Amino acid sequence: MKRGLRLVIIFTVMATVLCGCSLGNTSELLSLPDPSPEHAALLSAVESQTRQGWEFASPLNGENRSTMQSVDFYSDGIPETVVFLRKPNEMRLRMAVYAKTGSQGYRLAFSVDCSGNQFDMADFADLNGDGNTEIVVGLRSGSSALMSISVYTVENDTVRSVFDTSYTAAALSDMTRNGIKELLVVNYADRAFARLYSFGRADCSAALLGEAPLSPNMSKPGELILGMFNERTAGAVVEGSYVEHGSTVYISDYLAYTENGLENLSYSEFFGYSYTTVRNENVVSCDINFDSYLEFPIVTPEPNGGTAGKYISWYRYDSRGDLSFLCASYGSTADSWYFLYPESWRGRVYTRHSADGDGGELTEFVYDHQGSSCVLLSVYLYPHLTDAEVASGGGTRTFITDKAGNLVYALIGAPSLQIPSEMLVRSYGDVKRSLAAVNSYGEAFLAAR
Ligand SMILES: [Ca+2]
Ligand SMILES: [Ca+2]
Ligand SMILES: [Ca+2]
Repeated sequence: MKRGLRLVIIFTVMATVLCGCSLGNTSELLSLPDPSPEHAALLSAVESQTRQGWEFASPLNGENRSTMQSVDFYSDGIPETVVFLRKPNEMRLRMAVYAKTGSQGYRLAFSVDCSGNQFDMADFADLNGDGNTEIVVGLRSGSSALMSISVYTVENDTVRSVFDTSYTAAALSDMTRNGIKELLVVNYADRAFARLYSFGRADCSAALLGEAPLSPNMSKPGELILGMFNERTAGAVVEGSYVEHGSTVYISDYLAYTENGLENLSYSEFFGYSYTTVRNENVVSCDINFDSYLEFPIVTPEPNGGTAGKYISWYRYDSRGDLSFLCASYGSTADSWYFLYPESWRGRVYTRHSADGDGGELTEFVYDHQGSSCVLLSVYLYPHLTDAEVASGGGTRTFITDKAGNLVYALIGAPSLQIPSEMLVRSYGDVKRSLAAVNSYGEAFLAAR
């Protein structure tokens, strides 16, 4: 088949985008600056703890996983440093908070002691709008799957516990859209539910804003994805999975705060779970088209002849809570790339997979027309090319890679025969606008913005 159109993606554009993505990783931003006299002073202040048998710990989950984290507790522009410590044999955990004294010194301002053998997660935000930062910390005890989460408020270096409950997963998010974050707690302990809490301005006491049911009986529950569902609705997606007849089934619950309180938009009272979200592919909600709103995947078989079995339709909840179709794509985070189908391809184009002779994988997008199978677009995935090989361009192909050189794509378009013009990829720009790669943090990014 004659290759009529070559599709080119500019390598330098990709490298720039990747830099931006890796900088967006919050846990790296929260880690302390380079070794300096100041850092040495902090370490020597912490030594009084380590001499007493405390060892450094770090939260296992969430965005804040550094052993030491900078937090500006009093909104005065001078951050304190939170140090996570534990005594594993005594089931004791401690957050020691150090304040700056003078130009380079540190003093222990306050500490929070709790019981448990691991920090599950930690987060910091002003939850009651008084300008002082609250501490949210999740704790694991022993091998128990059930964990506890606590909220502490801090004033004049005095810590007060204001809330605690058991939980499976939790996040801080402004679900009510009033500029102040709430605490969303997901719990699969005896029954599956989510609760949203706000904290009072005067005394920081917790108030339950609502409770919503979740799909029950998940064997791996609880990954939370936060984001806007539309211009008015801040949402949270609870991803879970279970094994049925030897294969993994994925399910999502779409939570939003509405005039009814916390609501599970996808939950069916009749079925007792979110049956419309059930799928066999590990594809999760994401902002598939980069317009800053979350889309939700529904996976269906490909049309005639497809072997990949993945045809992902992406839907969105509008501000009334109704689902509407947005676009369709091939691929997923598991494949490390997406391709958004042109509208004319939807339901008509399918994929073929094969090994490329050079050790890569070839995905062809195929359209059957007048008894012939026409390849509209080919995407090559080369897992292990070096930067040097990429720079050389491999002759007739153009490659895309991440900085580590372990995700590499090449594109060659090959429309031919007399197929309807609406089925042709018009330019390589069309492909760039529709092709997204997924980096090692699991974040998708477009080949061109
Ligand atoms: Ca506060
Ligand atoms: Ca709020
Ligand atoms: Ca979107």
